Amino acid sequence: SLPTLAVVGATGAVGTVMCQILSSRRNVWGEIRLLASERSAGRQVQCRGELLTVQALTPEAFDGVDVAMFDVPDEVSAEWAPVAVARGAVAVDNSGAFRMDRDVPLVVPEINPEQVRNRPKGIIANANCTTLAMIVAIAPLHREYGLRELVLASYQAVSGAGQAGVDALHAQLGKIAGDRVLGSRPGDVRQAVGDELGPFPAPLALNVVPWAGSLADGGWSSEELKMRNESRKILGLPDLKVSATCVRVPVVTGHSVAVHAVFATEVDAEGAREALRNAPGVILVDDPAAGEFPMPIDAVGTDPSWVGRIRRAVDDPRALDLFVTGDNLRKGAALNTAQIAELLAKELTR
Ligand code: 11C
Repeated sequence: SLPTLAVVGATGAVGTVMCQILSSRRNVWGEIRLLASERSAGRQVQCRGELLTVQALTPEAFDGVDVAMFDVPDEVSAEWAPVAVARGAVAVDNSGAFRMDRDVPLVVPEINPEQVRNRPKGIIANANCTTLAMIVAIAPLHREYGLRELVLASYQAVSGAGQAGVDALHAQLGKIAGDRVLGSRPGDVRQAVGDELGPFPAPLALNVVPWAGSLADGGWSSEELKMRNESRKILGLPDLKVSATCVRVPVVTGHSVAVHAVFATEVDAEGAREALRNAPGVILVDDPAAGEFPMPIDAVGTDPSWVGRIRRAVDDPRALDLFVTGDNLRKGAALNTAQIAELLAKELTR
């Protein structure tokens, strides 16, 4: 019989996309059980052509579950993933709670699928959405040239901060629409937007905010350190130098990253394009003369990481500059989790 899947956090921003993804991929699941907080229990959600009733998250809800996906905040995963494991499930966690745990593999199926079997805690972690978009395009270049250093700047969509982020941007855009004056200083939207900031420290409408996550040592944001630590772990390069600046931009969905990558050997742009043309999970869009480059408006709703603007650095023959965009709710979250769960389903039905 086919394995039973539980989706925890089924009604959130990522959980909603997960139900769409489960409806469109090859079906490898028997029962699908949707779980969420008490507040969302009882809601009906379309999944795989069935109308499913969301159940409350309780220990008993994991009885009989083979694979439990978690699309919930860190503290909910930290508490409930071990509960699912104790009830016999393998947990695939999309939060940051377990990613850097030595006994939890951090899996990107295009890069390190073999790590799925290395799970002493019964937990497998899914990477951060910004790391994921970028790393799928970087791994083939690492295999070709040997990666030594990454200098990154992100352009992150508001849905990375969940439905509350999307709601805040739309509310702000509604307030400023048609307003050509925008307060006492032209372009300063603060007065017009008022206190409707949602989960962000400043307005996102007609602005960019160089901040995502929480404050860590040295002035880094947690998101910037995740990009560093997770890239090292996924690529198996514990000494990789990584500097990231994470920036929120007024895009609904689609995280982008400007990458300066330094390698052990000399690179050439056409060789890099060739490596990416044949890479799984990547789509190469690199014809600036024709106005073709990776953008969130193209990547949204699609599976691959879109990569382009590939150039050899003018001042370093071992460095490439490029731009990557990926759907932060799909490959950045739900899709990668679904791909990991499918590897488990294959193992369980053997
Ligand atoms: C953002 N990347 O865009 C974050 C959201 O570690 O899974 C996801 C946080 C995480 O705000």
